[in-house]
Amino acid sequence: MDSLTSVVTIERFIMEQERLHPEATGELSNLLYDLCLAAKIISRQVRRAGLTDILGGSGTLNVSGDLQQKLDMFANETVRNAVQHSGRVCITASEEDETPRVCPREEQGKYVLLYDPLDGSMNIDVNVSIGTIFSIHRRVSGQQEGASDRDCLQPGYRQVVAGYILYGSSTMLVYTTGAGVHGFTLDPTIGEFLLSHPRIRTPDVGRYYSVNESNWNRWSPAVQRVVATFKNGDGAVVAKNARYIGSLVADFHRNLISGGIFLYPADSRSPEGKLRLLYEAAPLAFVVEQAGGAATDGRRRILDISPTTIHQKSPLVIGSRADVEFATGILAAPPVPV
Ligand code: AHM
Ligand code: MG
Repeated sequence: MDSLTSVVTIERFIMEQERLHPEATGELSNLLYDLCLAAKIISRQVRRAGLTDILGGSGTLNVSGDLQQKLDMFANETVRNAVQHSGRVCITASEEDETPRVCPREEQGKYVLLYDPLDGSMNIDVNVSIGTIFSIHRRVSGQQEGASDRDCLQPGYRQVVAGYILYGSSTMLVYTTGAGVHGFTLDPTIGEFLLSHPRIRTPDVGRYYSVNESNWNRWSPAVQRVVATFKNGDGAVVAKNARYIGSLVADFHRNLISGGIFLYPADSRSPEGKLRLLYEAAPLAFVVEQAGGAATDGRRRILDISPTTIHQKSPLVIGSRADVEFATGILAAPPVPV
């Protein structure tokens, strides 16, 4: 039996963090508790995915053209329902919703929630890890004018919280408020997230490179050079092992803990890459920077990009600092004239 004194629940951890900020009103902490509840509900449903008729495609397309899975929609609603009437959030934007959802005027709070409800959902049917990614901003609209897209279209450096929930061999919640990165593992027997990975730091140089190499022929020569260097090694760069799950949260989490670089570059079919700036790139960039890593779009720091549209895509190069700097050095260099 665990001694309760050595167990730090996420509630206790959040409360202790809040005490460090006497000006805090508790709203952000409560919003995090709301997300924990959503995470537990989604986790329970993911664990039962093979057993219930919720499994399988619903036959509809989301705004980016991917086939939506039923569990995607369940997760989407669960997160929205957990926060919508809390009085803590004024607007939510989800990868699965065409447009942001404005909370009822009288219930609009001071935070903005952006999320990818079930990232990697094409992996559900084959029992591979998936995840939820979230990003919280302060609202910028006034109470009078009401919440709008403007609240969602903020650069990543303005995030106040970002994190993800990984439904893997265990369910983990990892988040940052800008004071380091902390990971919690769900103990399903008591239904609590327990602090398991305090102050996560990612190695400066990674062991792994993660990229969908089937896109090779659609990449620029610069991207090909970066990937070939990670694969084969070259001078100061030691060859790495390849690891690619095809679930961003799972690939990102492995590289965060073990060290590595994940790339989803632009290619001739997807000139902006595949991943979404607001729901995927920016929150994970905040997490990785807080763990000592880096994230760019190949040229710019992800957190400095000002979004112009809700579902904007961005190339993503993210992970161990030295590896990201090496890749960005090549990708940002002007092309050599032929
Ligand atoms: P999703 O948010 O619709 O699930 O799509 C994003 C997923 C990421 O989890 C993953 O990194 C990527 O798509 C994989 O794409 P690909 O199959 O092109 O390698
Ligand atoms: Mg996604």
